[in-house]
Amino acid sequence: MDNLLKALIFDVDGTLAETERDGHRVAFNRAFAEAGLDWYWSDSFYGELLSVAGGKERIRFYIEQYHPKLGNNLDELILELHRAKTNYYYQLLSKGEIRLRLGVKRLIEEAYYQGIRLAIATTSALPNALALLEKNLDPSLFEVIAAGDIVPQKKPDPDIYHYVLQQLQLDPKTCLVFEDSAHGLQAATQAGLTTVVTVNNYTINQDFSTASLVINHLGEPEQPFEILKGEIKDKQYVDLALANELLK
Ligand code: XBP
Ligand code: MG
Repeated sequence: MDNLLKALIFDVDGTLAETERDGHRVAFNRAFAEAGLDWYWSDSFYGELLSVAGGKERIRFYIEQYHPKLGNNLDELILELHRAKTNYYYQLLSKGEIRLRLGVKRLIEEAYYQGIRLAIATTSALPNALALLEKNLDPSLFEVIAAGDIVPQKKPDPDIYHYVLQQLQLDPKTCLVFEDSAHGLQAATQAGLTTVVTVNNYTINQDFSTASLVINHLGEPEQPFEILKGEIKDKQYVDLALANELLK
């Protein structure tokens, strides 16, 4: 078989685990309460706020939209809130309450042991990405962990994917990306990458027209995925054979 596949590149939040609703959102709310602010981001409201990528950027957007009287000098407040939020998020993940999504561990380990290179491309801050990996997977499986402010523009800008490709020194045609959101898909597509989308409740109605496959999760032999977009026959879960097939 002709093997094109050289690397798998994973988004973190929403793709490796459902970190947004039960992790980031909860941590933001704790940071607000600790600062004596009566701001509360509900599950559904947080879904709207996810249109802004990056935690610091999200807080800024929220203040500008909903508390404009706080003025323009927001940098220090935002940094302070985000620092507190990062601590709370770390604590939440350390308890091990947020688990990897179905099929994630299996696929990553299969890739690693077959010599397929692995990378992370996330908008989230590095300590947050590491917190999830340390608890659930060995971070050293990943050759590149590109996170947060490492590039000037966050997703949907393709910067983070250009950075990963540059680090890996690979042609985008030899890499497969896993994302859960339209922002992430847009970033990967603009970098010339083929993408599998595993949707979640926040993203299921988004536009995934440039994805090569859209499924509800990566699946396991006993728990097949559901295909929302894409033509695949006789496959019930994503493995390296399918990953390679998608690059053709
Ligand atoms: C998800 C994000 C992040 C998190 C918050 O990024 O948009 O902003 O919601 O994380 P991805 P930080 O799906 O690319 O991993 O507070 O650390 O920014
Ligand atoms: Mg995501």
